[in-house]
Amino acid sequence: MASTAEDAIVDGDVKIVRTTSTFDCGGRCPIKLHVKDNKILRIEGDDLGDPDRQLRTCLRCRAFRQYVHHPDRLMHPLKRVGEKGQGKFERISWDEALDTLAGKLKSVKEKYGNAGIFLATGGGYLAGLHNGGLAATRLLNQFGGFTTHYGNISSEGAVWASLTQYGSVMVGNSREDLLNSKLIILWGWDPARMISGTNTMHHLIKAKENGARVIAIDPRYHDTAATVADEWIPIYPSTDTAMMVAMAQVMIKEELHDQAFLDKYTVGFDKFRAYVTGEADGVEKTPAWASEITGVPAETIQRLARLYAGTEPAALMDCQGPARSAMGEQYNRCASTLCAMTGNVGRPGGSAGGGLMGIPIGHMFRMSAIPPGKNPVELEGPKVKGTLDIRLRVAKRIHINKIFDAVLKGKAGGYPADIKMMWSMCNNYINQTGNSNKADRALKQLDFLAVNELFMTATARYADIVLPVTSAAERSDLTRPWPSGPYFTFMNRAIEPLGECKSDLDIAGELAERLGIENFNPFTEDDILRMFVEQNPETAKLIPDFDTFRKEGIHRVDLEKPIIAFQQQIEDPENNPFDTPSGKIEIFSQRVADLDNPLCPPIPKYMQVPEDRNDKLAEKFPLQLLTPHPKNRVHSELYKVEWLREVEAHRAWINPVDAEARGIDDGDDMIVFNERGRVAIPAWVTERIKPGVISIFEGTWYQPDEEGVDQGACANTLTRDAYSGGGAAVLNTTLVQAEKA
Ligand SMILES: Nc1nc2c(c(=O)[nH]1)N[C@H]1C(S)=C(S)[C@@H](COP(=O)(O)OP(=O)(O)OC[C@H]3O[C@@H](n4cnc5c(=O)[nH]c(N)nc54)[C@H](O)[C@@H]3O)O[C@H]1N2
Ligand SMILES: Nc1nc2c(c(=O)[nH]1)N[C@H]1C(S)=C(S)[C@@H](COP(=O)(O)OP(=O)(O)OC[C@H]3O[C@@H](n4cnc5c(=O)[nH]c(N)nc54)[C@H](O)[C@@H]3O)O[C@H]1N2
Ligand SMILES: [Mo]
Repeated sequence: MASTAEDAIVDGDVKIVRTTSTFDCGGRCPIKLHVKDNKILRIEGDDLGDPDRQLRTCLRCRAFRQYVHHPDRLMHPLKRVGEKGQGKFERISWDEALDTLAGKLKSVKEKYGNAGIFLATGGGYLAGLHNGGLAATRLLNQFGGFTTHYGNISSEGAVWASLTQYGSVMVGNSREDLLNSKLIILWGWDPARMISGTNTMHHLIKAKENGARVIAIDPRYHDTAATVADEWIPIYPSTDTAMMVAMAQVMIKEELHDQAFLDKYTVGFDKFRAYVTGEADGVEKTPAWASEITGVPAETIQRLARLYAGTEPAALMDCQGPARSAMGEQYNRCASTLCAMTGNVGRPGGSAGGGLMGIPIGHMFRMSAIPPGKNPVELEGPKVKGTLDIRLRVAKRIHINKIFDAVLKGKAGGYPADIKMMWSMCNNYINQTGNSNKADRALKQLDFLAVNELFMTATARYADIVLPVTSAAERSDLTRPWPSGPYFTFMNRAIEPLGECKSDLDIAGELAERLGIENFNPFTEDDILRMFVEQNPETAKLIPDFDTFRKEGIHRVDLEKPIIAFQQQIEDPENNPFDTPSGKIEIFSQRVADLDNPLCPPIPKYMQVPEDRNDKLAEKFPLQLLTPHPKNRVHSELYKVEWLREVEAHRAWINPVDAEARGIDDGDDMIVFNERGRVAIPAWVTERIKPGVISIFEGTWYQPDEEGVDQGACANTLTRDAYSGGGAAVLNTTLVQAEKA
């Protein structure tokens, strides 16, 4: 039954607090916390308003109490007393911790200059105010600057592709628009697990009930496929672009594509066509050609091309998993090209591709009250905003998947700085970037590391100083799902900070005093939150009443009809050009051609890449490793929560064909390895994965034993710290071998 927010206090001394979590899973589940004596007793889900618009709380938010009150939460500042990585620490006072960090910042600045200070931020907490990265950025900017990372480890390929093709990253339709689709292709997309905005699955199931045909193209028969798909097409990893190109070939040959749409809204289709037909290079990209590469039968490719071109409207939903690979951006660019060839861009029930799925509505709350400011270390040198040239972008910064390589090699290795100290927050990068064993060597070599954290993570174990941070229950904030709402959530503080925990904002404030920075933050939490909503014109327009928003913990934006990315550009192109140099969808990009980088072709193309299945290295390491996101964690966060561990044991998916060839039975302990590392993990022998492919969910904590075998079975012990021409981290293009332990 629907109720209202009036029931603010019930049962005498039990307080009901409405909030959300801010985990980096893209969803935002509204939760109702029952609180007594500074303890969360239990949790309920959304119960406000129309039940059909309520947002169903996921398993991770259901475990919010176990996370906040976990016995392993860090409660006091710590200093390291053992070896780096060993995990031996001693309790110290806040004064000692902050004096040590402030002293180190000053001495590095004095001896080596500000560029020697490295700030590592991350997506661990995604809200407007207590976003640790923002407060520390403001602090270090005022302190004279710092070196940092460029690009995101997550979706850089998709970002690059969307900027190239559309000049915008807001390429998604609001999810209820799936109900307008007749055909939905889940191309490397598994929202039952990775969410893509709370209630995406709800709409997908409704679309299915509505009669939409659903096809999943993925090396794994994933949970979404098992729930809604009519057909599963298994494909070899990092080969999707070849299949898409062959679908284009079928459409061109059989004249199934929408030439009028291409003429009106795009540039460069002729060049793409010349590549597809072989006019440009003598190789016709037929389904038979693609079948060799992808492992998908030619008939299937042909049938899907005809079905997609012949079903109106149809939504091709590409995402980021296949894009987190050695030619990742080509997959997203090619998906967008197919969307244009079928006239589905900007059209209800269609899709624009591009992999990001953010809908063009409003903004993340900006930290306007205490802005981060400019980084003096970056003021000189190339202006990088908006450029597609990854080489320019990394000129002043370090690519996120190269942080630890830069620690090891510094300027001598071509990086912009010699890193003398690192301050890290909202991330667990030894675990979450490529090649954890290299990161281990780097962090052992690094002179000083301070980490703001809630838990003693794999990364925090290397810290000299660990600063304990409050959880989302211990402070107020504002957030929204990854731009896929459309709704905003207010996070009401439920409990006082546990132990001696402080927020990242307060930590930065107290450091500011020690660094002689005045007036770092003159505002209270309440002032700032109100300013965010009322003074940001975009949110002020969308959220009419701050107090109701705060009380209900959620504001749902009423839409008369679904939001469709680029609808205006398609319906009224004269007045709404695309934000690209040509004003059109760029299937051929002159900006990319000007880069003259062989890894960045100006039209989307399939190319063979290192560590794909045709690499010579496959003789030694014949299995392609996938590292999808776990349903029972958000990356490495929530790893400690027992309830969630019970949901799914950490096992590697391996096909019976590959298991049998290696004498491996279901449940057997295995070693999965390559030249970078070895992990110990049991096998899940299942036909839900294509032969030749093995899958280990990312995010378990890196834990090398004395022989260097990672007993935590962190996926990144096996992956590479490299990036593609467009900046994608190549975490899903990895070759390995497996054997019985
Ligand atoms: N529960 C949970 N949800 C999350 C997260 C989490 O950690 N846990 N993380 C969040 C974050 S930060 C992000 S960026 C998103 C990530 O969302 P995605 O990037 O979409 O998620 P992945 O699990 O990496 O990959 C999605 C699917 O792509 C498939 N795949 C991988 N490589 C290939 C390929 O080469 N070809 C094809 N066709 N398929 C391939 C995988 O098998 C998987 O089923 O998820 C978010 N949601
Ligand atoms: N092999 C492989 N690796 C991957 C991926 C993959 O698909 N495959 N996916 C990549 C993707 S998409 C992403 S986004 C990255 C994520 O990489 P990370 O951002 O490093 O991942 P998390 O594990 O979410 O780490 C967040 C940390 O922030 C901490 N934290 C939470 N709240 C706060 C706070 O308020 N303050 C502070 N100081 N800390 C806080 C949490 O305790 C947690 O340890 O991983 C990437 N790594
Ligand atoms: Mo991500």
